[in-house]
Amino acid sequence: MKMKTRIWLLAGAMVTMAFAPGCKPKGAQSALSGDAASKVYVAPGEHDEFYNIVSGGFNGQMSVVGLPSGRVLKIVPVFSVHPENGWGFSEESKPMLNTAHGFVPWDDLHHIAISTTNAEHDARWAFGNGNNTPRIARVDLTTFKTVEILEIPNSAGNHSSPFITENTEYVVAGTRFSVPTGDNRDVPIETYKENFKGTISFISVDKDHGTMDLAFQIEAPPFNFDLARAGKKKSHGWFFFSTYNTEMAHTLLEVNASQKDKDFIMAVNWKKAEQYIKEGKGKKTKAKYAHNVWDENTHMATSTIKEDILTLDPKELKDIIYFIPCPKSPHGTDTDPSGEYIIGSGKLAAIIPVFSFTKMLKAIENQDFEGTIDGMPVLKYESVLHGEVEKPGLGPLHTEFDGRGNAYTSMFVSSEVVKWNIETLQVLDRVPTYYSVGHLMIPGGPTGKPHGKYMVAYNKITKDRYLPTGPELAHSAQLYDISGDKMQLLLDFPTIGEPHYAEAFPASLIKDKQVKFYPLEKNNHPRALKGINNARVEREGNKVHIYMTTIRSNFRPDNIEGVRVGDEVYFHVTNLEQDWDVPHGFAIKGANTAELLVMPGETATLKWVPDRVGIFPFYCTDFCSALHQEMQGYLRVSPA
Ligand code: CUK
Ligand code: CUA
Repeated sequence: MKMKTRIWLLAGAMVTMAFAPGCKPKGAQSALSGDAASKVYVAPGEHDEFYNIVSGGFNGQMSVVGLPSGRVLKIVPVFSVHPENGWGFSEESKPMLNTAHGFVPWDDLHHIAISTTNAEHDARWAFGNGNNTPRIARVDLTTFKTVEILEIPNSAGNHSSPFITENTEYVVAGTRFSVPTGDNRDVPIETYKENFKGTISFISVDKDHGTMDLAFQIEAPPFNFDLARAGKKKSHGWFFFSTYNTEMAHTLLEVNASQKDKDFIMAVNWKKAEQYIKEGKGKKTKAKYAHNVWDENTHMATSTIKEDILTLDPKELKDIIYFIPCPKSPHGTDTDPSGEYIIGSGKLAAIIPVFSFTKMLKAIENQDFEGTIDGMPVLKYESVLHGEVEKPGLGPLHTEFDGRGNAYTSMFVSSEVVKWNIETLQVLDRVPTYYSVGHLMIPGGPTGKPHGKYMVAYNKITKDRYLPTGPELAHSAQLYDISGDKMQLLLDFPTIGEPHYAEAFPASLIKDKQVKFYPLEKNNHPRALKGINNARVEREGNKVHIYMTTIRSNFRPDNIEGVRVGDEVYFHVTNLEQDWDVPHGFAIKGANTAELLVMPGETATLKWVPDRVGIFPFYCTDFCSALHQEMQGYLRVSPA
């Protein structure tokens, strides 16, 4: 209603105010103090205390940032091609970006989930979602490489993912857009309520290898699913999704999806769903999806198109899904470290509701329902409510926890982070963010064991925080010390792409497990070389295979003749180095195929189809030794 309009107008007003010249925000001074500087100072040669894995949003990558320094340690290419290391350019990596619709070399990565055991980070894998062409990726945290991408069928706008259960049994994905299920269909958009479905996917994760498998899907009503969190400890076995557009509008959502006073947190009893699957109650359905896996043995990816799905229908199996009314268009939903409290962040709500898992179970047992949706019970708000946080600020989005009984909620509209006590619901402290914070993150914050020392705000608007760089500014993160009663701003740092969510964990969990190079004797790439002796050129019809080696500081072979216009030329480059941090690059003049970066002991392939005669120099793109500049060669292309 009017409420909504007013809040957004207010949002506009506040944003304008915040940037008015001469209106320097208060609190900026605290960041200038020597005390703050010493808290983020990591001396040269020293390491950061935490790895922070940050989503890149529309750049489709993850970045790795050290905390507390804010230094960028690496960009991990995930869904988008990345010239720095040939991701999506090498023949080996291209299948990773395959989908049921072909090669899609970009996506919009919003959320990170770090693997857990017993609700604590084990940091074996980092999962990330692709929103655009629904996908879930898994990054191995010993190589910081994307090793698996699973496409999600019956989904569009895979926003509500990837969220994991406490032992990483499942990665969960909810669709943002409801869509016709199956391999899409040509139906009138007006038939939304009949033909469109909201689908929740449960993807099992292999305990030892991490390999994902689409275990089952639940056909939910055509709401929009925004975010989710698994229950943990006492609520292990349940999942909680925030929903909006429970009005089921398909046009002008800005107005039509904000009619109702309350939307829902959708509680899903996944243990029950799992049991129904075991009992054979899943319907067999079909829709195509790609499953792409990187093989560390061959250093190659394979892509398989699958189509078999097991679907549960909660209209028939009525004890899987329960709806908890939640004001108003909830964005984040978060569960506290004990698993007892579920927090819904209605972005248009004036309070923050905190629900009790114990009360929810009781309400289900007593059938304390106010109605049903397609036969699925709607619980009474009051019977599940632990309490409401009053006057928290405007536009609550996301909540994290410090493990000391406090919650921290980001306030997008009023541009602040608010600290409050989960039991008493009292607001304890608030700090401004610059500006319009989206997600926030505490290391271990979504787990059963937060490390409540730092909090990072990932802000949507940057404006005057850094030296200006034309119309496009880097997004902005801010690091706060939360170890005391009052939060203290320590550091501003720019991010890579748009950070939505991030997770951080102690560096000690993985820093001694890092792979430094790949042993050559274990390189099972079919075109690998084990030494310089077999470096050669082989023709098979119109295909020319160049078996090439790199070692400081030469390519073998380095003079290549016999290639003709229109040939398919494959450079299979094996890096013979067996030492840490000695990759070699490969690029050839004018080729439309970008470059390779080959890790020590690895083989990578660049394909090029020359379209003209001439001499084409190639060279190493990564400064690798004093004679790096000498690392070069020529390829001659003759007429067809
Ligand atoms: S979303 Cu970005 S601020 Cu995509 Cu998790 Cu909430
Ligand atoms: Cu190899 Cu530069």
